[in-house]
Amino acid sequence: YKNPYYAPRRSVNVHLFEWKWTDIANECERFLGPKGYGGIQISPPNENVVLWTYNRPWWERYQPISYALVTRSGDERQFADMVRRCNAAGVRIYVDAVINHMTGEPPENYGTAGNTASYRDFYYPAVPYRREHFNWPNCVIDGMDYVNNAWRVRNCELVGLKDLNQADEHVRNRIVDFMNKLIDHGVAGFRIDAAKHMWPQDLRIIYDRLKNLNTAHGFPANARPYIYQEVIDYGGEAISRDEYTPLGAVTEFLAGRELSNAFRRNNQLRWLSTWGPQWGLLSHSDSLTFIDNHDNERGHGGGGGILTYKEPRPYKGAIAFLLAHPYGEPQIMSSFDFWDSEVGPPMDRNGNIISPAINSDGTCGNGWVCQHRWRQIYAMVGFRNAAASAGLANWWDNGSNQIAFCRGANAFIAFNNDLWDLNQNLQTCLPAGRYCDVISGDKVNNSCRGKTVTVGSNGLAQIFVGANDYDMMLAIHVGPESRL
Ligand code: LAG
Ligand code: CA
Repeated sequence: YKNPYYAPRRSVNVHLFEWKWTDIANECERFLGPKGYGGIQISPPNENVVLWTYNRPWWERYQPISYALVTRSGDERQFADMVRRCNAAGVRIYVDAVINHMTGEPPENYGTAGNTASYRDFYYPAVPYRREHFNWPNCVIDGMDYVNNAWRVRNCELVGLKDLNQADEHVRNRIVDFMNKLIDHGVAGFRIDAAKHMWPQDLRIIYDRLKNLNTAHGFPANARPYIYQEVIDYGGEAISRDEYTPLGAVTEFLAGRELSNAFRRNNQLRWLSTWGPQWGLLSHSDSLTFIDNHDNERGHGGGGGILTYKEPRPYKGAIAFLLAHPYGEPQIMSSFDFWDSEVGPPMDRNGNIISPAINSDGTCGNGWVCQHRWRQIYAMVGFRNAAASAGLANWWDNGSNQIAFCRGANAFIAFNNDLWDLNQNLQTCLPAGRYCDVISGDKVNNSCRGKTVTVGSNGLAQIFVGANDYDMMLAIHVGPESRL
């Protein structure tokens, strides 16, 4: 369950938060495929409660009413079309699977597919679930439980959301049927929402009943779905991420916290020479890494202090390091602009999501941030693909916040997070020649709109990253986007 089954020469998973299926299909064909992205995490595809009371917040999607594939993102036909077109473009789809719970007791009780529920009776007729399918006695998780009561974290309600009993055969079968339907449609795997709130032994049974990936969508025979389990573990809790690594990959929240710290200059970049398990991070093959996710970018999920698009310079630096370094399976966030922590995606008066506009410079409009279209970010996807499986080599630092390293003989990157210029003759490990720095400007018609770097026959090059440059990185590699 730890192989994302990316198509060859691709990497990086982007969370297209609250995007519509039709827009995602287009984005696969016009952008993500051509730029080398490996996959997309989509928002939950199953029916959720409609919450006009809160003006359709993003978090209504974490309150399931049924497993019908109808949401503001689209219906089942549009879902199927998206998966087919994205797979054809070489881009995989990973589903955010909300299987720990159903709704709370919100003021409204109809869902995006038109189904209703009777919350007080724990009755969800469209699944169906009834009282006996939930955990009893009824209880709600409180803050101290995280410290000392694993049982309550798994058997009580998370913020009042009705807690399903995954030890129940009927519940397991409904969840497995839902996930297998998605596999039939051609998805490559799942983010398991709130995995910490479910028992590992129950999850194992569910995972083991999933089908192999659909070979009609280009997956090899006998491929198991990629599973990355959302377990928030900064240490010191009753439940550890290590209880979940035997089952599948796990979200490594420490990666984003540590890199946010470092790129905010609360820690020197030179210490990143040992980045990986030596920092207390999960082992490489267990680890889904990211800077921000949809929760902590807006202060939900106990998150805060994480770099987001609102602090673009250090954010781009942190993402560049995440993507340049071989450690972990990286994911990036692609957001809509928000000014408060609850507001949902751009929508019209009827609550329909407004599609992102694509500006002439390739960035997004209509309220969509589209970090995945930022040059400094998609260029690093190209960097990671060019680096391929080459290991880290020739680490250099100035004893402070200037660092540089190679990925085998395929790629080279330098960072300057000091308040003075980086101006050094450094070993790039690259074949002699001229390269376009993919951070400061695209290569267009074989000419470089950014800095040009000349590598000598000994691999050395003069590297300049000014303290006042727009970005703190310089990146070159053997791929066609960089070679001149
Ligand atoms: C997750 N991971 O474990 C999601 O990443 C996170 O976004 C989900 O919470 C949570 N678990 C449940 O799937 C989000 C919001 C919550 C919101 C919840 C349900 O962060 O704020 O709770 O989705 O919509 C909301 C209200 C609560 C209320 C609850 C139940 O904010 O005040 O108690 O609904 O009615
Ligand atoms: Ca639970």
